[in-house]
Amino acid sequence: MDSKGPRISRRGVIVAGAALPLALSHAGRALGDSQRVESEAGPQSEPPAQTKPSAVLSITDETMAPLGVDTPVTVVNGQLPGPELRFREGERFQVLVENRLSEPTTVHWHGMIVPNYMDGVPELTQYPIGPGQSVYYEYPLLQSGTYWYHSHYGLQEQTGLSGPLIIEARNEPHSYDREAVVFLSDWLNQSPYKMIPQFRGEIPETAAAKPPTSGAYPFPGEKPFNIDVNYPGYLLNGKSEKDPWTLEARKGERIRFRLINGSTATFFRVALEGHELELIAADGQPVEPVRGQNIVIGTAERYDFLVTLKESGSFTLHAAALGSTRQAVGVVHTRDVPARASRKSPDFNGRAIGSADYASLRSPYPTTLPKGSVKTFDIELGGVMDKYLWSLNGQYYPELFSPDGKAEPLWIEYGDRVRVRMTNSTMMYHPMHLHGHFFRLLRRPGDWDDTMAPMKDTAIVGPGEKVDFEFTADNPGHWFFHCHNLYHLASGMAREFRYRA
Ligand SMILES: [Cu+2]
Repeated sequence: MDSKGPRISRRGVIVAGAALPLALSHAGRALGDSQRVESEAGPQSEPPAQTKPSAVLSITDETMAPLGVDTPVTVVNGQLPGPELRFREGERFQVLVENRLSEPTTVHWHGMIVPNYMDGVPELTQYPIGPGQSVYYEYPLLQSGTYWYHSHYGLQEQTGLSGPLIIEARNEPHSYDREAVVFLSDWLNQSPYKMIPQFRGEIPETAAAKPPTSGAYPFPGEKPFNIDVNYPGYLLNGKSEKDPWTLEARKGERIRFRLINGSTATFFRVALEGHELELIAADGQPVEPVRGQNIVIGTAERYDFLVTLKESGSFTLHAAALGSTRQAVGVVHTRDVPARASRKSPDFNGRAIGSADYASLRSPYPTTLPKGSVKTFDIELGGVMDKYLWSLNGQYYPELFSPDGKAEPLWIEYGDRVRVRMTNSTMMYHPMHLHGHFFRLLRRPGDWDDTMAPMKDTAIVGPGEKVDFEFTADNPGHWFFHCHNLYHLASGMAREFRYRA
């Protein structure tokens, strides 16, 4: 048997308990040279290689109080957010997910180019992981950058089932002294399953269902930003404004921030007091550096940026929630100055970049797709507000709060050049995410000749806007395409790209 080179294990198996995957031998494991020579020369002289996961994510029901109010949570390894998973490009992702909840779960690896059956979408790519069961997720890591993982089952993402996933590049083009992952979340002190019934007028409204009437942070350009859920608070690396996350660094150091919007329904505007930010990657993929004073990041997006600490001091990292009057904060300080968070509303002077200015995102290499037969999909992002139903081309995907929905697959074929033209006819921003592929996000609608269009996996479409993207159909399977606002998704805003066999 030729054991050279990586093989993809076919074990998407669901097994009860944790012991079994550890005991299974791993037929696909590459042997060292000397072992291989021996095994070719004669009978096997050593036990078969064992495999063990490089991380175990154990998911439990607990009670936690990140905003000071006891709330039921679904957390990974008892942590909020879940533990950081960190790999190097070229390694294998080998992670065991243990479900110790009383309900099913699955985990999706957001932005990862995975074999379809590792994608973690219940009913679409795998059976839900039942209580007391575990699933071993394994695939080769063919990319680098800043990603995250989250539950794709029910509303578990809102109750804590998410965390950072970092793949270090084999050839890192930037130099920096320190790295900091900043994971942003929105937090409810009540069951998220009671929000949509409130929006639909089926049960009495709580404060979280009433958006502020004044003083909300707008989208840059003073554009109003509509929200459904008015969260009582926001978290930065799991910490509230009252007990903020802090980072100690040295004066003059260059810090790489890996900013992850791990919220379920929130856009943030992020600034580090007194510092310019240099954006270097969007959704894990490199972009030509662009400088600004603050960054807008939509739900599920990631931006990496560099900052050079100019002087000794304590500097507040603000993450203001658009459409809300509230923010999450963190603090970066030098050793000689105690950490002190400013809870004042930031004024956000200067240039807004990131999702406030997609036109400034430029890939460092041409992203033009190989030739292929062009398949174009015109997709209207729609909704019926009083019924709180959200649609793609008038169809509702069958989800928790749209159980009678029916949505046709979007059929594509291997090798197609797939063009998607989205038109938003609603009053809300929709962060549209495609699984299993990167797409070229056009900086001007209709400009298919834009050779330097950035590669992304999530594209924000503002009220009344048109946004186009295209991708090569090179990863066969059933791939979810949906709004990453969890409440929009849960009420139908999804479709499936399905490869024709
Ligand atoms: Cu949406």
